[in-house]
Amino acid sequence: MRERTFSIIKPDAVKAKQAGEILARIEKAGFTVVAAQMRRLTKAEAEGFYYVHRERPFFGSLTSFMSAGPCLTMVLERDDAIAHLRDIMGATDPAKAAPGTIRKDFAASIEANCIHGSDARETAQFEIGYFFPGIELIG
Ligand code: FUP
Repeated sequence: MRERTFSIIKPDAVKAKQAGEILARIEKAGFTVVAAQMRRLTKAEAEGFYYVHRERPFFGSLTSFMSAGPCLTMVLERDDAIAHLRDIMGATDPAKAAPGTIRKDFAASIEANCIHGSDARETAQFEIGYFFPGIELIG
């Protein structure tokens, strides 16, 4: 089923000038970029985005990392987009990610793990609306 997901090429990958290579992998995997914007998140925006993790010990560090530099926020579309993006991203910890996945090839650590992808339909809906209100007008 045709579906949309939300993705961020994170500040570590943008800083390392790997955003283009990562986006090329995404496009080669059959995704269409429905919307994209480079932006630097405020700490408060990062905290709102990762709200579900607010009680976790890594929350402060994660939200500082996510607001430390520009990132590329995107809405992506494909059949089975949510699960498929998670497949090509690889495991959260790059040390545990499968060969050939984006995190295996580009990420440095479990925090600086180069890419985000929504993990479920409800999450995708929340995340798309969080960064791209009015997206229903596009495409
Ligand atoms: P994922 O869905 O793969 O991005 O992973 P999670 O939703 O579990 O975690 C969200 C983000 O929190 C990860 F991308 C990186 C960060 N994180 C840490 O920094 N330390 C951890 O131990 C777990 C996650």
